[in-house]
Amino acid sequence: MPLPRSLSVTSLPGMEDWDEDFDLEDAVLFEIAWEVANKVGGIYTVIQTKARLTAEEWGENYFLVGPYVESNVRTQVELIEPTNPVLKRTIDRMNSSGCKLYFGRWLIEGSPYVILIDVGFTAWSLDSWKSELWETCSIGVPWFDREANDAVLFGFLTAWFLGEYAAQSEEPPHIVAHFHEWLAGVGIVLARRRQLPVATIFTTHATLLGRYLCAGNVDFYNNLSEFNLDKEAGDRQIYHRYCIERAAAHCAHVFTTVSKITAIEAEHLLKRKPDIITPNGLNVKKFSAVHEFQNLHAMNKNRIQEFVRGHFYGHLDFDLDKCVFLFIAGRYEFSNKGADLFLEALARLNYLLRVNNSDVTVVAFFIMPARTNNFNVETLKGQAVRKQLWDTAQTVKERFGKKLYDSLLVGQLPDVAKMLDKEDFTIMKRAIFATQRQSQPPVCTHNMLEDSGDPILNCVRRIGLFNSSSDRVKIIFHPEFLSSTSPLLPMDYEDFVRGCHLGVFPSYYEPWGYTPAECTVMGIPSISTNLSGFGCFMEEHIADPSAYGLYILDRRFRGIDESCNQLTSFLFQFCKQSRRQRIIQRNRTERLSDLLDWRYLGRYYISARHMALAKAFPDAFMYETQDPTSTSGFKYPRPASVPPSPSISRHSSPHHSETEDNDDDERYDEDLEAEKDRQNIRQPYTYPFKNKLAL
Ligand code: G6P
Ligand code: 1S3
Repeated sequence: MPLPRSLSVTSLPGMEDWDEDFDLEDAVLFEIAWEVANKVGGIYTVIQTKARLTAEEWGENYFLVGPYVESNVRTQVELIEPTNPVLKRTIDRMNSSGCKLYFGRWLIEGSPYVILIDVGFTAWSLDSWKSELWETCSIGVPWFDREANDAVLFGFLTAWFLGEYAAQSEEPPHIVAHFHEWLAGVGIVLARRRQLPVATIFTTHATLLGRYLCAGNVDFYNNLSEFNLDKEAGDRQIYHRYCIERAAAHCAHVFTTVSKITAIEAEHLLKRKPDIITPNGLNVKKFSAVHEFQNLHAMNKNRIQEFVRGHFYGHLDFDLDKCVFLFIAGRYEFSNKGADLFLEALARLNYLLRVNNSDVTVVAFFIMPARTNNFNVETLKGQAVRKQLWDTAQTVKERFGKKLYDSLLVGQLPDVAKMLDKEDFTIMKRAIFATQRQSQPPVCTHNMLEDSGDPILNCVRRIGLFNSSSDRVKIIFHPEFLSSTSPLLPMDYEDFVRGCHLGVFPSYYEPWGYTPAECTVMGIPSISTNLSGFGCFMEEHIADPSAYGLYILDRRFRGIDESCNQLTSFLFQFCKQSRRQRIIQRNRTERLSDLLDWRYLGRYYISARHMALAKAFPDAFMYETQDPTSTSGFKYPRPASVPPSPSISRHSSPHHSETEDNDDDERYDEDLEAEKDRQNIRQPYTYPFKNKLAL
């Protein structure tokens, strides 16, 4: 019997602690997902951000497999001829048998190879493949579910591809096929059914039933073991999808999910406990100037302030410098993403700020795409009025400058009283008249197609937050993802996040939750919950998350009203912070970014692959582990300096006073403390399991 081999991961940056020596030479990794080069949701982010690290590890033997979508290919993929002879034979054979597979490089960091399958081209096989799925696996897919039909085509084609690749290889290959989410799940079921020589991994990023049940009026987490799963799936007309998902979870050699909370959910709803938890990471960019992210915050905040100036023209009776920008963003699942709770808390915050005579104004942005019919006139007009005011100021400034210059040229100091003449005043008065408006600044920036049934707008109507002057909390609902080419708010999402003060994500259903993670790596504090994978992960790894600007809301053990009060209190405390405290807090938040870097979190994926190889090819690979479902083993200490929350903090530098709040030069006084924190934090990351493919 040949000796089991080991794989080398020690050459990867950040992997220095790994002493294993694995040989991946003849192994090949296919990562299969509907969101490869095809942005639908969070899985795209997982694959796209992880690609560089995985490509570094697997080199020429790493291939992503996804659907061919022409518009995506045109903008994201460079089509080339495959260099790997086995792969070339595989693609050629399939293409000569009535399929259409493309090969190329995905133009993202790491430039991974992609194999893109045109499922529409093989649609003629749909009926026979559905029959086969029914006869061999008892999974019946109805004709009307287009997504499920695509899943069947994609599944049969990927299984065909894997089988063909194995058949074309001269030596028995060691193939790892990592499938993401139920849409790719049919491929696993077929790979096992056909006994292909492939080590399979299935990662679920959410369960179908979990998402549906949570969106309804169900006390999900207290009844996880009680649901009649078949009935619940049938009632929601997703029984066939559910069957694909559950079959994929059971057929995979290794089953993983993105967080502990989703692992519990999967155990109950899919009836298999995940073998490994694979938390989602990010490709963390480090700036050479340590405080660059603070400068970026200030720069992008200015751009948001410009938008606010336009949006609230004629009602700018609040101090923009004392304005706090909050936001929620993501897929428009009103209650799953916690937009309901956020609105309710904003209403309570409005009350608190008013009764406490606070001079802070909160502008809360809702960035959630809904069906619209473009921007509304009032919103566009706001930006036009702002632009006109700006142009007027420039014109008057130029005229003023010319008079000043003329006066200096003749050696005289200008007569200030004559610097502005009648015409200047006329121009300015006309501009001011244009800022008069009868209506309140709009809540929504677009014309909604389903205005009367829209959950955010209906909630705003109920709580009465209509952007009136007396409101200390203003609401702006932007029902479209942001883009730098927008005529209204021309900013990319990343820049927008950087310019805000706090991301608010009080989700009820959130297997991971990239939004607060993205905030963290940009040094922007956020609120998440102990029902989100991210929130639980951070709670587990950080001794005092709120000191680092990560507020974790308890939605698990409290009733909705109590959670809402807790959220209100987080928001109110945040509004009470001085500028200096916010700056300190942002520094701390940013320090956590290492924890979310794929360089660290990628190890769980590595571990899943090793485990799958060992299960599929036990003669060649061996895997030893303690508890692979654990992501614990490391805890960030409480910051060396005091927490920034005004309710509990002392001033963190002895000579600080509130009057210094605007003195930015003071802001890095705590650099020494920060360095102390940093030293604490940069302890080696220890891993809970020993991933050993032993000799
Ligand atoms: C960053 C910038 C400072 C700016 C501050 C505003 O730290 O470097 O120049 O004053 O942001 O912070 P704030 O929380 O008030 O937006
Ligand atoms: C899912 O996308 P979602 O927003 O529908 O997958 C994401 C990536 O794993 C995850 O971050 C998110 O919580 C899930 O819900």
